[in-house]
Amino acid sequence: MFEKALKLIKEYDRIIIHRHTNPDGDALGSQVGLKALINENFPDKQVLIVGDRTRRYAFMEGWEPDEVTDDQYRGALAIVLDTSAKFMISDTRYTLADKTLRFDHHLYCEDICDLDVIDSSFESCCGLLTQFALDMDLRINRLAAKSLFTGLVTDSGRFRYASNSRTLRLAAALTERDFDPNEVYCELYADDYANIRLRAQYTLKINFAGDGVAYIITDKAELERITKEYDNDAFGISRGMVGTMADIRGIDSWVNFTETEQGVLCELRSKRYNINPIAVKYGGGGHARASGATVPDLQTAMQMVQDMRALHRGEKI
Ligand SMILES: [Mn+2]
Repeated sequence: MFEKALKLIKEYDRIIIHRHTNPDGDALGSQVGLKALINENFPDKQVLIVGDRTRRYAFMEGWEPDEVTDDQYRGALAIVLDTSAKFMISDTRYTLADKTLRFDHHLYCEDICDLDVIDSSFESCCGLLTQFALDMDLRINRLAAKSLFTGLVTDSGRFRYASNSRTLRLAAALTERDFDPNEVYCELYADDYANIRLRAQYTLKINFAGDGVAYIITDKAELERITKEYDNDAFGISRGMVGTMADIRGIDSWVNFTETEQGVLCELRSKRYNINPIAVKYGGGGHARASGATVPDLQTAMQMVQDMRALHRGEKI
């Protein structure tokens, strides 16, 4: 698959790189990383990146999207990264491209591109791209290494969820390039005091459902108050606060519910169980130990909690 992907990249003079909306470190890291890889190895190609903006990862070098006109898609190759479902792709114009290629590490969801390089055994899309670069003997410059390392770190939970030998080997290969991982860590884990205060409040909101399951609910009214007071948004609360339940002794799986006008955002996590089938049952998806879904109301959200308890008891969902 790597050979075919590289052949496709070689064939096109203009390459436009997409990734999922609400980008995380892996989406941006793989986007910037692949752009840097292509620039380094094929300097005559024009490589552009598109997508929505970020605040959380605005410290990342080179993340700012390029201005791309519809016309530029004509005769171009569009590459979609770190995305398993069409509706998640930021900027739908990839369909205007001549050919499309996808690199992804999510569980397969649907056909999107002409050529797929999908391997869900990789902890991150950045890990998959690093393997691609190494196997294809591509030169990895400083920006590529730093960007790919950032995604590898964020999607592996700083090597906690994926501390297997391959992940560590890929990280080692990247850190051999000329950048200081500590620089990445300092930016990644720096937090504003307001956020630390908010997390403290969320710690006090944790509910214990029994059977080793915990959950937090933020209803509409509370969300409005919090997002105003803390200059945050529903997505930031949903993703940003789920970790407050992560290290409680006796809790193996947990879920953060955030009630919005569009439904209740659910962020599911687990230390030991595959909670992905539960997310899928409610129309979502993701990974074995980190998944998400959006359900219509809090009543449905509570059914999800019951399913998580049932999973822990070893019952069929
Ligand atoms: Mn990812």
